[in-house]
Amino acid sequence: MIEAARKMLSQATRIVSFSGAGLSAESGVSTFRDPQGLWSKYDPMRLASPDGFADDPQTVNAWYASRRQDLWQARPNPAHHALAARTDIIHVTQNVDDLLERAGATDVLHLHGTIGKDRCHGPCGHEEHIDLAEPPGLRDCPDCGAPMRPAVVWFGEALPTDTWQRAERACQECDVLLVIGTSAVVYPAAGLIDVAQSHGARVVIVNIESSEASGLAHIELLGKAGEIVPSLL
Ligand code: BV8
Repeated sequence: MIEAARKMLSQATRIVSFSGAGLSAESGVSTFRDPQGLWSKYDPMRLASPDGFADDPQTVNAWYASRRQDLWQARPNPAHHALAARTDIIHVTQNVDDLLERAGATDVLHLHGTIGKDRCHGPCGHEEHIDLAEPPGLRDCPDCGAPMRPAVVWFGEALPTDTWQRAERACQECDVLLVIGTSAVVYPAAGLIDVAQSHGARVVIVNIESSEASGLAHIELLGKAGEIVPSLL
């Protein structure tokens, strides 16, 4: 199976990688759905939402502060490095971490934003890079006074239009979609797998278990991203 997938990738001219939290799991970054993952201690459906932030901004800020400090300690794993080395591949990720960039990737399409920045919760668009080692507390936007919040896409919020359109077009045009470490339950991001497949792409999935996308896979490789992805690329 790995040989067949490697052959498929070597013959492809347009490859898109589509990754989720499982890509960063071996770097020590919590995933969303496994038992000890982010969902266990907190309910991210609640906290990763405008309502959750309005109801309890302190807890939301504390949750992101702890995730930011975990990310500060994390290092890219072999899967990040293998993907980053392939400058011919378009990298689309649901992840808000910067581990692909730390492995040298450029122009990563972050569908759900990035945890390394804060932005104004209001309409003014003010953004600030934050120090992952010493994440900021609650504070207001210096430009308009609305609260500052992580520059991620919360549940119920729209994805960044330009990023979404670039990712959608890449999935419509690719020969192979390499899906890595996602449960494929969050939309509209997970819908990109069907977009690729319905436009004729071959879908290769790397995951430690089956997922909502398994039915769309031409090849599904069960195992750790950090072990399989380098052998594929
Ligand atoms: C929106 C950022 C509308 C925040 C996140 C249909 C269409 C459109 C929307 C919806 C829809 N149905 C429902 C919705 C609403 C909602 C949604 O999808 N809900 C789900 C839960 C049912 N979607 C939204 O709200 C989206 N917005 O639709 O807006 C709109 C339009 C216009 C105007 C206004 C509004 C926004 C969704 C984005 C939410 N933000 N993150 C933050 O991080 O704090 S989502 C969050 O979960 C992550 O970013 C990630 O993207 C997502 C999914 O998680 P995964 O990455 O898949 O991680 P998970 O833990 O689930 O899985 C890990 C996988 O890895 C597992 O399969 C595991 O087996 C595997 N694994 C583990 N270890 C390894 C491994 N694999 C390999 N190797 C390993 N070592």
